[in-house]
Amino acid sequence: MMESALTARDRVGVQDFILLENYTSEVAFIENLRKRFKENLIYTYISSVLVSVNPYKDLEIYTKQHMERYRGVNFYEVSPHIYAVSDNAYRSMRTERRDQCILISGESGAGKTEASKKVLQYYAITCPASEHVQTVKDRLLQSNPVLEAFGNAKTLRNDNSSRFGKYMDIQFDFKGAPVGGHILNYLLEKSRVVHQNHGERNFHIFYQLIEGGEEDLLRRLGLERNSQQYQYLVKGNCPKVSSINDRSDWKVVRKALKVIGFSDDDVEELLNIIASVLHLGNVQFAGEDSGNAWIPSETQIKYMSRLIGVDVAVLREALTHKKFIVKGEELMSPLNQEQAAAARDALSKAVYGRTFTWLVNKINDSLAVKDDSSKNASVIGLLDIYGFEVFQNNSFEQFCINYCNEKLQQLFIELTLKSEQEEYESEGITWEPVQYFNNKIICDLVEEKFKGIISILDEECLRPGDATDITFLEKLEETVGGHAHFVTHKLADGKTRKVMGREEFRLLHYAGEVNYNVNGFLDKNNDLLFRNLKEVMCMSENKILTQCFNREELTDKKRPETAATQFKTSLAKLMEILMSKDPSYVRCIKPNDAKQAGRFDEVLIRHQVKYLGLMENLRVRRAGFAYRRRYEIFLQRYKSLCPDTWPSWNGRLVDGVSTLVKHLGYKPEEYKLGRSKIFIRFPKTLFSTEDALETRKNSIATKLQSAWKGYS
Ligand code: AOV
Ligand code: MG
Repeated sequence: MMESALTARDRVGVQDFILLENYTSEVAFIENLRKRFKENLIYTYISSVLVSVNPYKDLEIYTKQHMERYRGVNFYEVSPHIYAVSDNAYRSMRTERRDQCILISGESGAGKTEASKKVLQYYAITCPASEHVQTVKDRLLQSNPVLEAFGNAKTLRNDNSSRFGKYMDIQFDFKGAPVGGHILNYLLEKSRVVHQNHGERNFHIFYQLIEGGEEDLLRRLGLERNSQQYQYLVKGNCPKVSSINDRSDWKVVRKALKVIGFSDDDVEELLNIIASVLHLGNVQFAGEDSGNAWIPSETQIKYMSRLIGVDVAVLREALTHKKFIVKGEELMSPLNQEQAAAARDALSKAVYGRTFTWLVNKINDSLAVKDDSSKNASVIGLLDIYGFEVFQNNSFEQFCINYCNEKLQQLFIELTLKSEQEEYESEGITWEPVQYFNNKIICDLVEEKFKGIISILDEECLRPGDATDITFLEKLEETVGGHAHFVTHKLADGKTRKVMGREEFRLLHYAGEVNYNVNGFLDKNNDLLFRNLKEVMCMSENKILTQCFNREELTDKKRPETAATQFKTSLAKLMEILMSKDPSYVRCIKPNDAKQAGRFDEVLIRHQVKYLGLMENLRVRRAGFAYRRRYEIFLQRYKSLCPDTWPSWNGRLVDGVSTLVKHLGYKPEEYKLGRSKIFIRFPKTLFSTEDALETRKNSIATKLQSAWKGYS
């Protein structure tokens, strides 16, 4: 028996929250998510915003057939899907000739990276292609495994956590074929190279190389097939992850590098660097009586010297001394054990970080548009950043990552409200504002000139003398101590808040409270590498390193910008890029903290629904009218329900729609006709129209069936 439209809705919920009867109720909202999640319907709209709940299992909804189903089809005619968003952006780009961007947000592990890959796959498979375009498509797709190998790692939140931010432009020619791409990367979490928290890993590439590397390759690199031999890989005590197969991933990455156009030489040089970092991590320092550091076993630096082509003696000296220039004269001052270890780690971070940037540039070269005639065609931008994250211990990296998420939330607020307002205005409909939490106050707290946290941090970094992480914290207390979103252990009456450490400050982020430990903030923000270590790297014969370290940097007297300020500037640029494009939103939700399929943790989900502002988003859309559709689309969908508009309407569109809705019995207070769209106030009006359409389709199907039976 055919299920009636109404019972189907009861079972699987509504596919657009706009259609929820009780749209102000958070309970109803979550119930709808739950119903759909249970049925493996992970996608639901809030109008054009796609809400996605991570299923933590492979669903059969990403096949080529599925892609075909969404191609060129209107958003509302098929069930919600990331492909619908992709297709919609693509068609808007084609028909309106406007650049688009797809902004994917949500906390760590919510499914952003997976979503961005689905979008890319959709374009690679469905867009037109020529022979040259096929290469571009392959390269676009293959850039993912490479960047993930070098830029993703297992964290406690996500087994494949993005440790860098990524914005990718996909460039299309006038025929709508992808002809190139460009990636901007944001602040890689370099500290992971030298340290991982318990239960976490270093970047995937290290384990892939050790597990998957061929025997002779490992021999040449001087590596053992046991990751736990390497100091940089033992800190998290987590060599293996059940969801990851390092050995097969290694093969995927090797193949991907080839597709992107890496020569055998490039790959060799790249792996020499990766192996050198592992050797460097194993360099131990001993202290003389005087406290000066020295290297008791030189096996590692010998390997390193061979792999990246620098002299052992030079390397030895550079790792144990610091160079000063006094009155034009060079002086070497010995480091103690602790300082030498810090210098070693700083070198590893710099080498890895710069190699990562080199990798992105190399991929960009390979994706660059070759044909000049396509240069000015349209673009779809795809943003996949690291999601909001809270750990037991949060440091400078979490501070930057969470600040980045604040900025993205700010953009969402501005753009969704702004575009809504503009739509009501342009259609001549009165607008009723909705109250919402604006997180601008938190963005300002972090980034404001002179009195924001970053400014204060920079000030401490630049201040000569006795600046430490603790003096930074004290400055913060002095400057932003009274801020509503900033807390430390100090209470206003001079007493202390016991639940907070003395080295911590807490930010009340839009997505939750996070305690940051200031330990290491100054060093990480300064991100300095001793001059002589830079010099050594400039001497390297490794072709990648010679591009990563250049001599000009050594003579440059200007102090480089701090890490946080660079990040702030690049984020501001990113916001400008995004503002210049038409946005589509994907809001990802993480269903549970156990990374398990089928578990719908209500408390966790409610929290995300709240901070993502989904209820406000819905309310804004419903403030005036629940549903709006362009005349031609509305007419096309429902014209069969009225004899005057079926099979086609020849007059003005607005008159056709007017005739149709009058025939359907819409009351004047239920709808409004704008300049190009019909606005419908209540969902139930639309429900009855949808039901009528369903009944008509069913009755046609039944008639056809009985006719067929009679015939056979
Ligand atoms: P994230 O990008 O949002 O976190 P991911 O996209 O890496 O999260 O998703 C985390 C994991 O969830 C993936 O490795 C998959 O196992 C699973 N997953 C996500 N989306 C889907 C899907 N549509 N279908 C099946 N499994 C999925 V972070 O990068 O940590 O912020 O920084
Ligand atoms: Mg990710």
